[in-house]
Amino acid sequence: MRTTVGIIGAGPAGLLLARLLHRTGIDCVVLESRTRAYVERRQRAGMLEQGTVDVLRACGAGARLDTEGLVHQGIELRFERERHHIDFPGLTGGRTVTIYAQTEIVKDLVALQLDHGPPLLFEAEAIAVESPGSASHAVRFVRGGREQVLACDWVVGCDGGHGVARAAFPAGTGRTYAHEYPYSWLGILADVPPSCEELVYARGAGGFALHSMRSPSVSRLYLQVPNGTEAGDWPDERVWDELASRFAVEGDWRLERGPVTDKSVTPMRSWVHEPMRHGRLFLAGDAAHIVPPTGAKGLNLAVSDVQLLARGFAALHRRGSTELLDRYSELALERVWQATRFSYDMTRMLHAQPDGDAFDLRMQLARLRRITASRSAAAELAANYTGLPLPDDVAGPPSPPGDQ
Ligand code: RFL
Ligand code: PHB
Repeated sequence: MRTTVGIIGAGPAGLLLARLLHRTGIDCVVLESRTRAYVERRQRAGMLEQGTVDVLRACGAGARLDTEGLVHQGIELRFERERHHIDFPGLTGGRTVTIYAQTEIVKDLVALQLDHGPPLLFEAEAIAVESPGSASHAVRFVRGGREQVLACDWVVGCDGGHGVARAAFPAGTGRTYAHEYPYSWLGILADVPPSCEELVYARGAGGFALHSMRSPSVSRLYLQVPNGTEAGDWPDERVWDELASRFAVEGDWRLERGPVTDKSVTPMRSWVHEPMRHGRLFLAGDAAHIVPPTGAKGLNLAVSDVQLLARGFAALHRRGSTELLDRYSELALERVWQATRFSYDMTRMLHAQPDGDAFDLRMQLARLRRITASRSAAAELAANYTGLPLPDDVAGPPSPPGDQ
C-alpha cells in the first residue's frame, strides 16, 4: 500500500487532517488501532473554541454541530459560595464557545471519510514508523493478525499520548517537558438536564468541581479526587453529594441529580514534546502534548495543529513550497506553550493542593477575586479560553473553494 501522507490515529486530529488534505486533493490513508464503535464512544472533550467550530464548518463537518451545538456566551466562576459570570463576547469583541461532544465530532468526521473520503482502516495498529529521517518512509502495521506496510512520503502521528510515532524519534532528537499534578478528575455523564445554562468552574471548600453538559437533557460533571482513586470507590450518591457540596452557593440554586451512564477517572498531566517534527515525521494533537482538561484546550490544540499542517501540505502541493512545513514545529509550539500555561494556571487556581496551607488558599482566592474585580484580568482569561488566534503569517488569504 502506498500514499502521500500516512496518518496514524483516527481521533479528532487524524480525522480532521485527513478531511482537510482530501479537500486539497492530497491523498492519505488513516490507520486506527481500535474499532469504529470504540472511537465513537470514547467520552472526552466537550468545549470547542470559535476557531475549532469555524474549521469544522468550513470543511463540511458542521451540519449537526450547527443544529445540536450549544453556543455559550461565557462561564461561571464559583468560590466562597458566590457566583460570578465571565462574559466572553463583551470581553473579547464577540467571541463565543460551543458545547458539542468529541464523540459527535468523531462520528461526523468518520461518516464523511467513509463516504468517498480517503481510506480509513479500523483495527489497524501501527507498530513502527521506519526511517523517519529519510526520504522513503514506511509505517508497519498489523491488521487481521497480518503485518503490512504502508509506504508514504510523509507520516503524521496523530496517535495520542501513548502512540508509536513519538517513539520513532531517534534518541537525542527530541525532549519532553513534563509536569504531574497531585490530583485527578472523576467524570460522570448523567441523564439529567444541566442545572445551569453555563459551564461552572467551582473552587469549593472540598476542592474543584466542574459543571458541563452534552445536550439539553445530558449533564457532564467532574470532581477533583486524589490520585490513585478508582471510579468504583465513588458510588453515584457519594458523587452527587460531593458535587452538591462543592457547587453550593448562597441563595436558591440546586444541582439536579439523575441516572449516571458513565464514570471514569482521568489523571492530570502537562507535557510537551519538542520538536514536533523529525525529518518527514510530524506529531499532532495529544501525540505531541497533553494538557490538564481544566482549560478545555486539548482537542482545540489538536485542531490548530492539523490546521497548520494542512496549510503546509497545501503549500507544498500547490506551489512546491516546504516553507510552512519547515516552520510547523516552531509555529505550533508557540500556541501549545500558551495553552499549556493557561491550563496550568487554571488548574492551580481552582484545585485544592493536597499539601496546601491556608496561605495557598488565600492566594487562590486572591487570583479569583482579581478576575472577578478587574476587567483586564477577566479579559485575559476570556481571550485564552475562547482561543488565541493562529499566527498571522499562516492564517493567510482565504483558501480557494475546495480547500478547508
Ligand atoms: P486521541 O483522541 O487520543 O486519538 C488518538 C487515536 O490514535 C489511536 N492510536 C493508534 N492507532 C493506530 N496505531 C497505533 N499504534 C495507535 N495508537 C493510538 C487511538 O486509538 C486514538 O483513536 O488524540 P487526538 O486526535 O490528538 O485528540 C486529542 C483529544 O482527544 C484530547 O486532547 C481531548 O479529549 C482533551 N480534552 C478536552 N479538550 C478540549 O479541547 N476541550 C475539552 O472540553 C476537553 N475535555 C479532554 C476533556 C480530555 C479528557 N480526558 C479523558 C483526557 C475532558 C477529559 C476528561
Ligand atoms: C467537558 O464538557 O467535558 C469539559 C468542558 C470544559 C472543560 C473540560 C471538560 O474545561
